[in-house]
Amino acid sequence: MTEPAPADRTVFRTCPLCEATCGLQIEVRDGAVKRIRGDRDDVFSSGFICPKGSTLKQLHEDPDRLRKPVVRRGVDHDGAPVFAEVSWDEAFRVVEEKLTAVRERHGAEAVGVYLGNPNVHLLGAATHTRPFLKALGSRSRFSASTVDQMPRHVASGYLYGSGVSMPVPDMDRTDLFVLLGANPFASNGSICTAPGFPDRIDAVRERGGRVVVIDPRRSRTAEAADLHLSIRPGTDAALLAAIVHHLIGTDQVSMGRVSALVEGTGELAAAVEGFTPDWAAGVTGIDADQIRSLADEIGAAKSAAVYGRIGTTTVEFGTLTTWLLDVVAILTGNLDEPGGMMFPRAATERVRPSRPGRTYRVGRWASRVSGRPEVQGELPAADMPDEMMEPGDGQLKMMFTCAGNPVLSCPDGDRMDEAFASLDAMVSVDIYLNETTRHADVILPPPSALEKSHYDIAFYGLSIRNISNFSDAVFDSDALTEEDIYAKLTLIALGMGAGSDPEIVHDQMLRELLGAETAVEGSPLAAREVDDLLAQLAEGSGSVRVVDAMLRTGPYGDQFGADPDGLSVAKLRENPHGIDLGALEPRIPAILKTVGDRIDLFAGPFLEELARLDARATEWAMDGRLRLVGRRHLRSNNSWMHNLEVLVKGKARCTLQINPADAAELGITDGIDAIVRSRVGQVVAPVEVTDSVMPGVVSLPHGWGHDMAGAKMDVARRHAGVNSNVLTDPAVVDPLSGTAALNAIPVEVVRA
Ligand SMILES: Nc1nc2c(c(=O)[nH]1)N[C@H]1C(S)=C(S)[C@@H](COP(=O)(O)OP(=O)(O)OC[C@H]3O[C@@H](n4cnc5c(=O)[nH]c(N)nc54)[C@H](O)[C@@H]3O)O[C@H]1N2
Ligand SMILES: Nc1nc2c(c(=O)[nH]1)N[C@H]1C(S)=C(S)[C@@H](COP(=O)(O)OP(=O)(O)OC[C@H]3O[C@@H](n4cnc5c(=O)[nH]c(N)nc54)[C@H](O)[C@@H]3O)O[C@H]1N2
Ligand code: SF4
Ligand SMILES: [Mo]
Repeated sequence: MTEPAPADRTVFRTCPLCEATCGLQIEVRDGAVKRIRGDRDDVFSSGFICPKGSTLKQLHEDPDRLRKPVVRRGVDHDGAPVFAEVSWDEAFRVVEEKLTAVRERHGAEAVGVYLGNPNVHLLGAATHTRPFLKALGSRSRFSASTVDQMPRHVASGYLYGSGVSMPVPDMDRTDLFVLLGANPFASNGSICTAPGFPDRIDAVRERGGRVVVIDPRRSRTAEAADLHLSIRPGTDAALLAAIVHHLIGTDQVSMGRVSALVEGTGELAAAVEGFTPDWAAGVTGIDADQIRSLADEIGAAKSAAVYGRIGTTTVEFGTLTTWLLDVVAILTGNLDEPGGMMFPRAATERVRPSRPGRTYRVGRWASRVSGRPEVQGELPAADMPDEMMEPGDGQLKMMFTCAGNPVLSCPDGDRMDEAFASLDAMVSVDIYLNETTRHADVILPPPSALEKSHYDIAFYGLSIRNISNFSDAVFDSDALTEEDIYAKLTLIALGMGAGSDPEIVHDQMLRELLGAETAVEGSPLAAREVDDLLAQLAEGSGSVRVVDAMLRTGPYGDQFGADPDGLSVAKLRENPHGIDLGALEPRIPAILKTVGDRIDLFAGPFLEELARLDARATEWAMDGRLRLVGRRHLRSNNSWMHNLEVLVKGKARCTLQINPADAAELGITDGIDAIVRSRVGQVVAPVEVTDSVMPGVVSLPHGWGHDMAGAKMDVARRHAGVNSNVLTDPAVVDPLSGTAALNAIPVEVVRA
């Protein structure tokens, strides 16, 4: 046996694949990755890694991953699109030609954008999609937010005055951790950055705390909890309203420090009058005594973190549910307190004197066809097919999809697919030729994760400790990085020509950012010269310099020398395992951006939503239909990591789970194929009979359906599965946030 060859170098970097921000230790030999392990010295993840983390190697090496831009050159004899590799220059020239033609004929509003999930994980996109969107000047912006967390933004907007002030569970210090519609044992957590989430849940129990999981499925998280309550899909708002009812009715309201700022508690008592635990029992399927005892437990706990995720946001009452979660925290003195729900303070946060409080607004414009309101500058992803296919003024004729695969991830998959096929022009910024990008005229592929620098601008703002960690690229690449691609697209959209230098955009962004800082009276940078600050920035790509500027002017920054111990990219480069900035600290009232720094419980239309809930809930309880929910698997990542053999091998995972009682009634047995039908579509999937789903509920994971003509993902094609979103009804959205109801979809199931 030969000794394994030693590594040439070992580097440390943060995994960009999910929200957990795990530290990786990467051994490199002969210009290739030899091995990837968890970084035991990482200040946050302490060595934790999931099976996806090490696949950055396989992703980097995947022969199907695009290395060069491709341009569509017609279709083959089977009707599948044919693409040819071209130079970056030529690719951008084609983009310019297409964009110019569509804008000249149909105007700027005929061009739309979908920003997919990885944009929040990719540094170049996090910094540089903004100037691109601005340059496009179209209100037809869509993103993964409206198939995900938009209710969280809207609830925060109304309560705290800013859609991005989102409280996270302070789980390392809590006495009671209640999780609704979240399965961090598979997802590793969301809107709650906590590497090693499963270990942290175990730790709550080890130190004598309690963990409760509310989910229609007995998920792995539910198995690890002290208590699992099965709930009928889509009904968490009813459960939470009853908890609020019980807390108020039994005098268990104790708001603590924030009480002087809260308005609307009198109205609240009246509003939840009818939402008794007995009523909620009929809606949710959870016993009334059980609801009362859960409410008592939350009321009595020294600290409690009541946290909701996908199962609470991607439902018809997503915003109401999210608001009720915060109401529970407020009433029990758990908002902004250790062990409760707290607001992180990211190192890239802007600390300029904040603007005066404002009333949170949505609906500044609306979807052309559905009339649904704009929220956080976006329209509902569920509206994309109509916007592309319904003729008339403002019809979308061209789309940019940026790190997104809406054909698989957004509602009404079949029509979504048709809609993208119907466009006059389409450009994708993506690393694969997949179900969505096969419709593009041009695909612009940034390099692999290991070939770009990384900093989690988004997730350190949602993290259970304040952390800062920067990673340089592991390998060099000839490909344009995300920031250069978006800078080029910005210049094209501004009419400055496909040949323009992306540095123009980077320079402009940095000047704006630093200019704003130097303009603040009393700031340590007041009266400094922008050119002087620019010259001091860290070396690196456009995004690295933007991050350096943000860090240095941020709440822990070195203020360009004024605070020599403060943060900068240089300092983080000296600390490759990250810097721990400490546990979360109370931030109210400073964080409030509302008028008069108040927390008005009824700043949004929540009274109306409660009334709507009352009306709808009875319908649900009565109709007796099966409800479809999703689920995630540790070895998947939405729609795009199924081309890595190491992750997809083994038992097929895209199965329809059904409870034995329902299976018996429908004459369905384990392993056969079943037809699942909703109002908008149908799929055929293999059945898995299991009591891990409650009676009345079936479950299908999303992100599968990789058998479409023209996609070039050979491994994924062999493990195709079916697209669960063919079943998702675009007509059902949470009206306050435009978020699609991906869960609780009424379906019929029959033998195939
Ligand atoms: N039924 C159902 N549907 C769901 C969900 C559900 O729970 N149930 N979940 C929803 C949620 S929470 C989300 S966030 C969405 C996600 O859905 P999308 O926003 O569509 O994102 P992904 O499916 O993750 O697809 C990511 C895309 O980015 C590309 N990509 C990967 N890495 C890179 C990179 O480095 N650069 C670039 N430019 N591209 C890259 C991939 O090839 C892929 O095309 O799906 C939603 N859809
Ligand atoms: N391995 C892996 N990790 C991921 C992803 C992935 O695809 N794979 N995706 C990433 C993304 S983009 C996100 S947003 C996060 C999501 O992170 P999580 O929210 O933790 O996602 P899920 O694992 O889908 O857990 C949602 C749970 O809600 C339950 N549920 C469904 N409907 C209801 C309901 O009406 N009420 C209640 N109480 N529960 C319900 C489902 O059974 C499921 O167990 O995960 C991220 N991490
Ligand atoms: S949990 Fe998330 S961040 Fe950690 S290794 Fe897995 S995919 Fe990467
Ligand atoms: Mo997501």
